[in-house]
Amino acid sequence: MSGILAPEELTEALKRLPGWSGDGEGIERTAELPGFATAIAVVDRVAAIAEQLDHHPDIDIRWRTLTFRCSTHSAGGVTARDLDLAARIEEVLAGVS
Ligand code: HBI
Repeated sequence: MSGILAPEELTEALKRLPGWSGDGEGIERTAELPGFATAIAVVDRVAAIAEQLDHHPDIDIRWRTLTFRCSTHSAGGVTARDLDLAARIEEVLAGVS
């Protein structure tokens, strides 16, 4: 089970995740999509990845604006699982036309 990241580890990790911000409680990222249908398609793809990883983001859907928030509930903070999930979410977003 991956442990809670130290503050300096989190700072370094966020440098590799442009668009993501966060603190010891969680990391988050907001994305603007071309439209609602594309936003929902992104959510669907992220959901499948979250199921694969058994690690699920909080997702806020507002028309074409998505906010993803990741934390490891069982650890009470940010772990490597959250960074892995964030990187996979970035791959989905990079593939949106
Ligand atoms: N998703 N974000 C997040 N954090 C968790 O701790 C978590 C999860 N999905 C499933 C999950 N934990 C299971 O491993 C159980 O711990 C509930």
